[in-house]
Amino acid sequence: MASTENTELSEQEIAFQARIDRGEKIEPKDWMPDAYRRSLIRQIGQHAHSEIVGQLPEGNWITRAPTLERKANLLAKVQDEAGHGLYLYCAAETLGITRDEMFEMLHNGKMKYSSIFNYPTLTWADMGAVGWLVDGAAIMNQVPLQRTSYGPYARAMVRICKEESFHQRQGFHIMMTMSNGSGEQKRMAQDALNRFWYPALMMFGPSDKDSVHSAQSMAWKIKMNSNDELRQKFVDETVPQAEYLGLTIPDDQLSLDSDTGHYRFSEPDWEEFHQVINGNGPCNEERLNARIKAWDDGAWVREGMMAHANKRSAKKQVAVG
Ligand code: FAQ
Repeated sequence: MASTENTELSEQEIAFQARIDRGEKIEPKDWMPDAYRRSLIRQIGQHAHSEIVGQLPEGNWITRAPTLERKANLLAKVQDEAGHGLYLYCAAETLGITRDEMFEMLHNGKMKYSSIFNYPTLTWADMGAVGWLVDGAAIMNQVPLQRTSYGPYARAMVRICKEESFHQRQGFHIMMTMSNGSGEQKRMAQDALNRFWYPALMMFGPSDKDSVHSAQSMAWKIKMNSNDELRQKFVDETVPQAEYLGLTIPDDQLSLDSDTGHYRFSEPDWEEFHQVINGNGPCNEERLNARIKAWDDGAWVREGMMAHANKRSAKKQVAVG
């Protein structure tokens, strides 16, 4: 990726861009432009919030999983998502923002989380569709982010991607079991695909022509691919998987372009996307209220931990003094 042409860049900024262009990693104590720092905080913070809010639609099904094995798998998946959130909050903290500040910005709507988690999970088949499509879309986006220019983010992504791949497989396995099950089970699997297909396409963000941050983020290697590139890759990989399941992608316009080898597909409803990212999706209020309640209910734990930490550091000071 070539640097963005800008004659206004200072020498320090030119040297910084040259490091990125050479493929060097930027580490927390290195000099970086303020806008690079801010954009990383925005993206990593949004990513962290997505992992944490993303626990809610699946957590909803832990007590209703159909077998003990499915329940154990789902429980482990939801715990993994919490872990991903924690690595990502730690990565963002290296940029000089605190976790409390990030939570405050989530709760007051100044920071976003992925649009996908504002849709409800209505049946057990949705656990299959979320694993297969949502984790599938997440991997498509996150595998390239293992090469992102900011060291702590790139390193966090390595473990996250391994776990997301496992999640995607367990989701696909649920879909396979249901697609090969009774007529009613197959109908549920199809219904879940119908409801999650377009929201999964929206996860990659607006089309390139409307993306605000892509050009600069790609020049800085905060993003490795454009939104449309990744969306196309996701469609190309997922359509044959749906065929294998015997399910139909809910898109009349879907067709393989034999010249390019890529599928042509219908765009999601971008008006719906904007409604959802601006707080007006089917579950935005419910999700945010659940997070705010968890924060408020956890206040006594944070206070207790801080009191303990303060007591320890006071003791240490006395010992040193
Ligand atoms: N949802 O200029 P762009 C997961 C916002 S992890 C909400 O194209 P950018 C794991 C965007 O922030 C899923 N908002 O923005 C899991 C910006 O608004 P702002 C999360 C969206 O940053 C699985 C505005 O629109 N993954 O699912 C969305 O270059 C299962 C303009 O957009 C990541 O966060 C959206 N879908 O590209 C957990 C990956 N799309 O900030 C549990 C890292 C766009 O100016 C269960 N993030 N917006 O107010 C990225 O790669 C990028 O941030 C994009 C957006 C691709 C999401």
